[in-house]
Amino acid sequence: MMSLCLLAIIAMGMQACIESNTKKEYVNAADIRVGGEMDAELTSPPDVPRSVGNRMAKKLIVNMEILEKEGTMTDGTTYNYWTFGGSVPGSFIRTRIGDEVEFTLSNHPDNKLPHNIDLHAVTGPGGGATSSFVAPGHEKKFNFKTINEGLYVYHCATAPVGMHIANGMYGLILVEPKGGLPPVDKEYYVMQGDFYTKGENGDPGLQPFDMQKAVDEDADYVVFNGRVGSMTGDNAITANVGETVRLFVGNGGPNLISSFHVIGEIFDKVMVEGGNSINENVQTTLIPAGGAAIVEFKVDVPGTFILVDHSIFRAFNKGALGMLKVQGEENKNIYSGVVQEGIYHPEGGGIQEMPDDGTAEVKRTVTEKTLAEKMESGKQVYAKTCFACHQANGEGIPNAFPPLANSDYLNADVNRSIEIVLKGKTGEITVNGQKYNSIMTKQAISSEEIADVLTYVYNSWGNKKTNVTTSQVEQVKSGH
Ligand code: HEC
Ligand SMILES: [Cu+2]
Repeated sequence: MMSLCLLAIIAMGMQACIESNTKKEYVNAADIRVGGEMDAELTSPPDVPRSVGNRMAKKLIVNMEILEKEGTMTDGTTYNYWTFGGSVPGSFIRTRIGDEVEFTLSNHPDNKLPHNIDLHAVTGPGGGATSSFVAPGHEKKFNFKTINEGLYVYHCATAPVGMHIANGMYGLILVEPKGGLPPVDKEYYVMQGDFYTKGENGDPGLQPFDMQKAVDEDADYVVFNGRVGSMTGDNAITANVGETVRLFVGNGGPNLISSFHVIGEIFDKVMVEGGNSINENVQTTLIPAGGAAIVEFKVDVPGTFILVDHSIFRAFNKGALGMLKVQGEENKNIYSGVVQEGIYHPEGGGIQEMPDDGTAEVKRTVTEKTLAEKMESGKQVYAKTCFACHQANGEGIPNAFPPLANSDYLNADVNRSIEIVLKGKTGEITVNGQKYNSIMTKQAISSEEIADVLTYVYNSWGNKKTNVTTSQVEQVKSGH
């Protein structure tokens, strides 16, 4: 076969070589004939339309409506999004190779600006942009044939282009091979974007776009699916143990590239850059601005798996964090959980372990710090240990990490708070009227540090000013 093919190349050029390959039934995707027409199913994230399956190439009708609308960026903060189909990212479009797409772009009469669309799946000037420029209250129609398989970004390309993209005008279009991609159990649509606001991250109210920060690439928010918390808590995407998950991951930018990673999983397969080459056993895949990737993995054990941009401050401080919740049977072979826990004494044993004969108590009362000293030490423990999740001023992250500032839950029961820091916490809790159902791991800090950090938390941010002592922590630890 190989030598035949080579001969063919020499004799007739590449065209003939592909023709002689029995796997492909066509020479050129542009020649694939269509049979009949159908309306495209469009979905907003994290959902994707059904696979093309075995259907033949068709005339595929896509009706996309542009809507400029205010939406939530994070709790208490709103933003004027410009959208394809009402969501950020815009509606997911699923096609197959050889489809003739009839694309109608309508600009809602209530919108203020003209827009257009550049689909990276289009072979033609501007990817359709030059044929789709449309004023509010108008619509434009153009056709294109999908002649390259892959996962492609689409975006608005109306000047100032950066501003239209920064406001959320991007999405994904998939061109499946004949017969569709191999079936999997769960498919989701995830797209990263960076946002630039006049105020800083978390500043309340309607936040206007900041052109200078965008030019400086100084993002206030880096998020999945258009907002902080789009896929955390109750919005988490889900799967069951044993299932294979496929994520269609895009990056709208406008500026930042994404180091896409799922904490606790390894991508069995990555269709690198959304194209045909498959890489296997990948930890983190790079997704360029204006690019995409398809990642697949089987979930083997239950738990919450965190989707992040591994440029990690973006995840914990700017919003690029989502959750995949997996339910099902544990598999201790693959992941054991904690099997043993001991005390580690780098300087030799015995130092921390005072015999409980009363002398220890004496020592403790002598060394108990003043409130000011505890605040100082507690602040450091907080910065080192709690800050990443509960954030700088204890404000937490909506749907992911509950607030410690002004927390009714914290203030209701000191011993319970001690226990949470000692042992960790899972299961649903309600803090200031908001439900959280997530995981706080047990914190590996000493009883004294726990006393200090909780004293610091209780005496900050409007909490009830309790002084937590080391002996109180020890008591909770020993269970009396
Ligand atoms: C890895 C992230 C993470 C870290 C680090 C972390 N927490 Fe938490 N914390 C959580 C999550 C998640 C919850 C909610 C758990 C649930 O839903 O059951 C929580 C809940 C709490 C609560 C009870 C709810 C509330 O808001 O009052 C307290 C108190 C608390 N954490 C204190 C701390 C302190 C003090 C530290 C540092 C010593 C700390 N946490 C470190 C994630 C974290
Ligand atoms: Cu636009």
